[in-house]
Amino acid sequence: MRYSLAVTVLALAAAAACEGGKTPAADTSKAAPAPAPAAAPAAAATPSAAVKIISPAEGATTGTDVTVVLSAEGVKIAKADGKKVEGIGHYHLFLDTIPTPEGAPIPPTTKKIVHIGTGDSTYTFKGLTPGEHQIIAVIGYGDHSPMPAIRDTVKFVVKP
Ligand SMILES: [Cu+2]
Repeated sequence: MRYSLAVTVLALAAAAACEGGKTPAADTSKAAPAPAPAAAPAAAATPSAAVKIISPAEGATTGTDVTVVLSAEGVKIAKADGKKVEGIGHYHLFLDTIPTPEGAPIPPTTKKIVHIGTGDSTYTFKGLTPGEHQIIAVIGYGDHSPMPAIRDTVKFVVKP
């Protein structure tokens, strides 16, 4: 058996003049992904409790001291005792601030976040700046975690 191997070597130096390696893909800024989709629909469970802001009224004009009066349904308003007991809670007010979402603890009281931990249903903001303000009322358990209860929002205008 004879094998004739015809080996053809085409040694062609294909002069691929790749000098310097200039790659135009010098991407310095990573493209940020698009913003997150809109908020998820409301929780499946229907809240059994609700808070209402009785005063100030929506669109009211007030002085620089504003007393907020609240009422609640489907929940017993009590002094904050650090415990999470279904059906028992206290009021929280968020002044010109987005409220804490359910599942996260409400931060300690500041000028803009108020725990009415005494079990009262009124609170007075003092020395508000003139202009438009917004208060959102949220019921939280005794451990200051938000209750899955209906919240209430009111907008009002402080006159100097
Ligand atoms: Cu609280």
